[in-house]
Amino acid sequence: MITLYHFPRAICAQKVRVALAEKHLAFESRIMTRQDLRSAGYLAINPNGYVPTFVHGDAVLTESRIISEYIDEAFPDLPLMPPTPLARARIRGWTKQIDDSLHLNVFVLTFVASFRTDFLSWPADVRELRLPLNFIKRSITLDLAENAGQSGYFRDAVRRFRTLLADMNLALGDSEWLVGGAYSLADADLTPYLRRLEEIGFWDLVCDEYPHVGRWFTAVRARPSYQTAIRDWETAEDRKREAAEILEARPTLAFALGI
Ligand SMILES: N[C@@H](CCC(=O)N[C@@H](CS)C(=O)NCC(=O)O)C(=O)O
Repeated sequence: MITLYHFPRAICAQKVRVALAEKHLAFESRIMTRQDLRSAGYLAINPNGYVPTFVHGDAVLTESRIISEYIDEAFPDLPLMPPTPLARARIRGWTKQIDDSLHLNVFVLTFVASFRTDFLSWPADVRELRLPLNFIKRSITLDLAENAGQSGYFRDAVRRFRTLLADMNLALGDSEWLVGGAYSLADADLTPYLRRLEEIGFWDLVCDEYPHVGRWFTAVRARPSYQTAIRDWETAEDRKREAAEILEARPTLAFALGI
């Protein structure tokens, strides 16, 4: 029995749901609220106070990358990691980037393009609850709230994603999937980041520059796991909001992208 504590649209939860869907594994869903994340009971199983948390029997795991590798090893059918050590190392070269910088940078882009307007409209006590527990992320959020597209963090995040897209484009120039000839955890883990770039309108502004990534993203979207793990968790309200936010964020993103 698998239980997943998650948010429907959290990227790191999407990563784990993609891995589960690729392996055709069912799970019990526990949708969390921000208040739940701060409760003593939840902090006891995930001391960082974020999602996802994955429970499989007696095993309680946090950190999406570790969870996805665990899923792949604990349920060996339909493998998401190749047999050779070198190919596995190459996959970890992609997924490590997520933990090192992409995850924080996607938060920066999303906050400016989407969350910031709501954040500024809330009273101080609600803002306090929504600020990340992590002090560095908290300071960055306050800077983004004040400076939006003028923040150095925002400029850096735009550059970081351009570098990712260029690297992916290069890797996909002579390969259908990111590592070797087969779909792997590298593709699964990066899928929610591309979806987020699409949601905030970033991908649409730059897609012509990265044709191989475009072809890859079309293939990823055609996989049943994309529907099950990502689209099925979005509501009609989410999509309406996404369309409005894209329009609103477009000038800020286009300026930062130099378009
Ligand atoms: N490195 C962690 C990152 C977890 C994380 O940042 N979770 C976000 C959603 S993607 C979250 O729960 N944010 C709520 C908060 O920080 O209050 C992982 O990959 O699992």
